Amino acid sequence: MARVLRIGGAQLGPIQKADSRQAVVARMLALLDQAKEAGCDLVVYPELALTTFFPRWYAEDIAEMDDYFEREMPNDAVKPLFDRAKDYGMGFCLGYAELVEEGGETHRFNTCILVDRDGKIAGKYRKVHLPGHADYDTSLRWQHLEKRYFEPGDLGFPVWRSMDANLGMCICNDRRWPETYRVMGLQEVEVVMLGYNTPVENQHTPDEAPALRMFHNQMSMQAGAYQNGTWVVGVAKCGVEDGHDLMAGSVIVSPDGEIVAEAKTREDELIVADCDLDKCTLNKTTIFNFAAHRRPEHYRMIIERTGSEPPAAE
Ligand code: CDV
Repeated sequence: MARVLRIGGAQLGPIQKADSRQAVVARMLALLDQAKEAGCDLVVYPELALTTFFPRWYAEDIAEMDDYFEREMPNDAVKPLFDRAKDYGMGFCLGYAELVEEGGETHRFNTCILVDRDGKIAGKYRKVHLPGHADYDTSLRWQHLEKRYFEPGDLGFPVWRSMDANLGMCICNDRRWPETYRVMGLQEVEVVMLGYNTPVENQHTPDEAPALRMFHNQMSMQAGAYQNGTWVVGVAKCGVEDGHDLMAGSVIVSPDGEIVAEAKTREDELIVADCDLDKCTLNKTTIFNFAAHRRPEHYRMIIERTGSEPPAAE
């Protein structure tokens, strides 16, 4: 019998600084209702879905940003989403800023969770590839301070068996790194879920065309899908947020690397696809049969070296 998960990508339009969590969750619930109408099993929301993309703002004392973080999950603001998804028997993936106190220390992560059909948190992922910079940089067109407000994720790239599927997560900039998908591919991932907040323009230069940036966005996810024989669901928070334009272009990509559903707007919008998990099998057992074809003895540099180095001079 075919194993098909009907997945909804719940793209969110902009969230302004002044918008409350309750207002955002109301929009997320409206998308959840649409997903229920569409018969979805699982819904994917964007990165940092509950607030504006606050790492664009500088604070001397990072604790000034703590209002943007969630200290427990679900909390009162988010519980209605957990409750309604459970009523509907739907799972979901949600990105948020996480603050944890451990051993008397405060840790902050850019996090997403997988909530199963029973409303239980089945998996947690913390963003590994944090883009941007830690200090205010006057040479940039605007700030992107993820390295200031978050620690790199400490949970790796796990894959969970949930909803009769092998499900993995990553967040935004992670989607551009082949290592992200390959580590999950080695755990036979069948669906990679991710959200993103990506500026339409490059903070380093006005010369990179928005169309080229969209190409990079989609190419990264299509390559990850194809090279690992997995579905990829990439969901944007988009539109003009506190004066900053974020790209849309949410997609669902098949294990062949083809886009099978794509957002048409730059607002709240649900995209839907039937993701036949058995479609992962062909790639995983032929061209990307890892057991048959990988040669890890030649890949050592990938884990031993972080930055690139030129070959030795003759
Ligand atoms: N939120 C992100 O991780 N954004 C990055 C931008 C800064 C390039 C991205 O890779 O889309």
